[in-house]
Amino acid sequence: MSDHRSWAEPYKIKMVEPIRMTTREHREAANRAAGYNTFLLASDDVYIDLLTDSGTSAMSEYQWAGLMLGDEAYAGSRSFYHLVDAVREVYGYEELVPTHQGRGAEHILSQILISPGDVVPGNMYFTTTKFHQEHAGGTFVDVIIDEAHDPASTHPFKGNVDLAKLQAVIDEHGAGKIPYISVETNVNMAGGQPLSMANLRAVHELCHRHDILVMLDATRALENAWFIQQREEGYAGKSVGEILREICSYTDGATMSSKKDNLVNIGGFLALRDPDLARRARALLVAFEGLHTYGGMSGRDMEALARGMREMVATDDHIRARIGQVHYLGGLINDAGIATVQPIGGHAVFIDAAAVVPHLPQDQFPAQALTAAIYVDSGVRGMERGVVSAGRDPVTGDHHYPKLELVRLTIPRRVYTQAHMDVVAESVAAVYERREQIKGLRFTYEPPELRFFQATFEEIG
Ligand code: PLI
Repeated sequence: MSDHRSWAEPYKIKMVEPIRMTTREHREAANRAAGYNTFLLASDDVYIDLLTDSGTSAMSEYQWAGLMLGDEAYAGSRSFYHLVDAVREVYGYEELVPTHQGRGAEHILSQILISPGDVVPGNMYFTTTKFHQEHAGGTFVDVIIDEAHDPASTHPFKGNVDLAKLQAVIDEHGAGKIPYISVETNVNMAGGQPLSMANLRAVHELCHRHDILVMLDATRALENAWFIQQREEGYAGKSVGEILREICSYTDGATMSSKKDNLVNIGGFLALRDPDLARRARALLVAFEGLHTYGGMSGRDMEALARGMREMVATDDHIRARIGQVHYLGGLINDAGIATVQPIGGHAVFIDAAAVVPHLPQDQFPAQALTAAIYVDSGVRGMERGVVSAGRDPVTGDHHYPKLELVRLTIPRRVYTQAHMDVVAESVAAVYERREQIKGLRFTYEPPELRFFQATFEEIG
């Protein structure tokens, strides 16, 4: 007899939100009206929404109760102080600069630290992070290990920084031109792939020898902590909460989109250790986000956030079930013979569109076309993470051609059941059967910045 035991969700469902299946005809019309861009679909036209895990979590009864207790004082809100305490306890940063969401924190951080001509290394780009670095006059340089660009590589820590690449950036530009390195946990664009504690410790040592700050993108740091516990020697006996605090201990600050790990629908922060840096951040905050004791969030948002943050580390059961569900879906899709980024990551299953629709050249946007085909099949909404997301080189005007051309099926936290995952996997398999019929796309509208959000397309031929 096997001693295998299944994981199960550590909660039961108290309130439900109806969703509705539409007809194929309806979805074909909705897809055309949205210009083959799932960001432009109305959610009423979506059956199972795997666009993003951002702001889509289900809150707990304790968080909902917190909404009623939010202190809406303009200045010095009690809920702000609850949030300060929670960030100190869970992440270990003393200085809290609240923002409306992650990109608000990225904006403030980039403005206070980057001067025109600076270089900002990072372990793969994220769209909004890179935008704010460039907007401040900096240039992003990718220093992630090569394995991260290979969807088939099963390296356990594909989010690791390549120390030789980082050293080469320092040698080429000089430490004086590098205000900080941006280290992302559970690297989103690589497929939700973690970095190891040993790697982060080494990055910290190298950067501090050169007086370069280490700034964490802590958006999915909890998910990263889970992979460290599961895969890195010496961490099996530690809780994810302990591991999370150790991750942060090797950094000088963090930007956070609380819409992911922290289990809320809106919110974020910039956290710092240096009070002088925090003072400069707060000076800008009042112009762009709000007063330094709310920064774009309402009192009730901050209350729910403080509670969500503590809840995510209260036991390891939450993260076990969260990542367990992502891996369940990934397993079903792989079992159907469909290539995905390996190993399955923390927040999403990333289908390798380059492998699924090899008849489409990258400038016909294979992942965009495959995402639209899955939507038309079943009303399952995913997201393109390939050449459209990568945008254009600001100097040459050519597309960036990333090695990863992916469809992301992102799982909201505590929202869907295993039965929903079965339906998604069946739809992906059905589309895979008809993959030769999927046509390439061309732009009918291409926005100049962050084009993937609002671009529209039509089929070629
Ligand atoms: O969406 P924001 O502004 O709260 O956060 C921006 C942001 C920063 N870093 C990382 C790693 C993200 O994943 C991120 C937002 N991600 C979104 C919206 C997503 O769908 O993945």
